[in-house]
Amino acid sequence: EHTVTSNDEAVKAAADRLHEAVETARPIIDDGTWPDLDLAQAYAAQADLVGRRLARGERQSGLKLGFTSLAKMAQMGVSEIIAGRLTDAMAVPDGGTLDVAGLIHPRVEPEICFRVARDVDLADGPEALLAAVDAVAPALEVIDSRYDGFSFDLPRVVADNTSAAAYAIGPWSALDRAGIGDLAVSMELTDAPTTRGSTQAILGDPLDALRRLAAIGAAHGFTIHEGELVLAGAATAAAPLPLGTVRVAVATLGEVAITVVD
Ligand code: OOG
Repeated sequence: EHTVTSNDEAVKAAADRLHEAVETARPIIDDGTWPDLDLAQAYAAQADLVGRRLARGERQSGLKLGFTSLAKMAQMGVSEIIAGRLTDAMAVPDGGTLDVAGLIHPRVEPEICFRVARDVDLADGPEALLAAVDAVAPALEVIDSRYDGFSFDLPRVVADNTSAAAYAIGPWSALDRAGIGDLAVSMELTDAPTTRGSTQAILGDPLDALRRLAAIGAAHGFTIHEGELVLAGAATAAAPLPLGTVRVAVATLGEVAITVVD
């Protein structure tokens, strides 16, 4: 049973509820009143949701991909690649502190991050984005689904800005396009087992994440500018975010760490 009638109302209703969940750090309970969104509406709701952050002074700092690895697809039961938006307010400096008091049920993922050296029109096709990337860094992403139990389908997770919550970026290296396809990745957590994987898990080649982002971005109205970031998506399944130090190391690129407090 749906209480919402027009498409625009459905998009706005979804963004309203997601915004409220972020602000109150209380998850959306699936009580049957969630508006039924198709994928285009879900991306419109995401744009509305992130637009509220921009309206209060945050700046877009980059874009991110989700479900670029089989491990993530299997963990979450969604098998389509998705894209979301990052803002400067989500950034935690390397070596900095993240306070989880305002989050619902955060998880952390090891990633790599690309840097875009110039403005790119995503409608110019995948190779234009690939050509504009000049640097790569180890990264970690904190995700925090606004849905109870991290339980969602494709439109819901897209509307929720792909669960984006926080991220930290390690040292930059000049991008060696041939040298990033199979780098060992590890994520050390306090009082939890170390997670290990490879950048190979990201679509078989993390450069493909950029190609996929260009296609999704062109279809759904994303923009990307000089100096912005692209998080390529987790190389392993996500882990619950514990208090203490989280350290992600990527072979040859170095490491990034944050301290989690509440
Ligand atoms: C969605 C975000 C997934 C990734 O790297 O695959 C993602 C989620 O799992 O809540 O960021």
